[in-house]
Amino acid sequence: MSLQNDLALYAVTDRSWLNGRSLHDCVAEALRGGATMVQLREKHLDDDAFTAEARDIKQLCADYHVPFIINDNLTVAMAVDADGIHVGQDDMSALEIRRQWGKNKIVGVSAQTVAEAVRAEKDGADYLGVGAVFPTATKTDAIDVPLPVLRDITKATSIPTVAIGGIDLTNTTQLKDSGIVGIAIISAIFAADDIAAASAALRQASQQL
Ligand code: TZP
Ligand code: MG
Repeated sequence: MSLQNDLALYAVTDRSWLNGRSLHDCVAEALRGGATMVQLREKHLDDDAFTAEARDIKQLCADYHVPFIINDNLTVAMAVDADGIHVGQDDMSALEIRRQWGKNKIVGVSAQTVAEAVRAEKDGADYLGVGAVFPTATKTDAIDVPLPVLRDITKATSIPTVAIGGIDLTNTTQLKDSGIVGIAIISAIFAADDIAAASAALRQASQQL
């Protein structure tokens, strides 16, 4: 599969939405429903715990032939030989990641402006995550990215872009014609009672973009 196809439904984890369920089971359900890429996003685990969990989720993703991405921790990403890493604007640059980790890994960068997006592409990013495109309760410090800016970013860059932030079944149609290749989602997947069903519906919605 091409990276563009892999980005159709990008499931990003956040254990605060799991409501007592295990991360392993929730990611398995997301994959069963049709998630095409998984990002393990842990903000509060130390490297040892993060690495142990990453090994487990990596195997799960491999079973589904879905790329497995680590959020913002190159030590963990390298330790488990993840398929890639995703970094924000305040994290290590794509350039530095390439230097330390090599050419064949997927590097994703969050961007909120055209300038940040163009810089990330120049630095060697493989894809962009742009948002928050809608209000979100998941990331309280998220910066709003209006839809015209999302469109400007996809026009100004040639690497694939996913939108993130507050995306659910009620608003995906608003993302039509924005130039994105897919949607990155936390709560509309991981807070759902039926995670597999939610993923399947969102995958379908992504296919209509
Ligand atoms: N970056 C920008 S918005 C956001 C991140 C990580 C949170 C997305 O979560 P949700 O629940 O899909 O709105
Ligand atoms: Mg970060």
